[in-house]
Amino acid sequence: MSISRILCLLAALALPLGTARALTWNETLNGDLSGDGSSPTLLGTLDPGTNTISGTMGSLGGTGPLDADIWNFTIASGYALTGINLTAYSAQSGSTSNESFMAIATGGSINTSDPSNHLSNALWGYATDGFGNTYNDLLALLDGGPEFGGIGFDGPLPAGNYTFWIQEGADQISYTIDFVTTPTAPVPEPGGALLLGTAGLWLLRRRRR
Ligand SMILES: [Ca+2]
Ligand SMILES: [Ca+2]
Repeated sequence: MSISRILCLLAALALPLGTARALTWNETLNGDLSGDGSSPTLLGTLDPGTNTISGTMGSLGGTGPLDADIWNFTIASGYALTGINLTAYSAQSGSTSNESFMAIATGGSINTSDPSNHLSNALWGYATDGFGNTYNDLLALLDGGPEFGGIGFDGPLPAGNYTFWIQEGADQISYTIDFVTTPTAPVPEPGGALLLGTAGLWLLRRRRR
């Protein structure tokens, strides 16, 4: 069996067994996220595990046009949103004391002028709850809100459709936020990894003969 045939076979075996694809939106590659609360960027259903959104928002130089970033996502049935983790936050001005705004609402839109239907909202930033070695826990900040009127919730957030809005007024912020989804019931042990390992070993042994 040729090496290319072996690689093809391994790839075929690996495809259905591969680890979960991670959803990402990087504004540098995928474009600016919507600034319209009634027409957010649709990210679709979040993948199991970590889904990463990164970009810039706020006001270039503190005086430029305001860039809001607003996106819509779905938490699949059988999963919950267990983390909104800020893993990077930097201000164009170099300030480490900025506090930006964030809000979350259920459904396909969010009202950017009236917070009463927000599930929650809160201020967040580099120093809001002490930017430690791992991340800044935005879900906990929202769970502790709303700070500016709204409904309130006790996390984690269940399966459903949500719209998330972040905004800064007086600075431009570069951010990376991880949305983490976790199964609400234990997942059966996958037998696939073992199968792939066995098949791979068998092919390797054949190759060495
Ligand atoms: Ca943006
Ligand atoms: Ca935007």
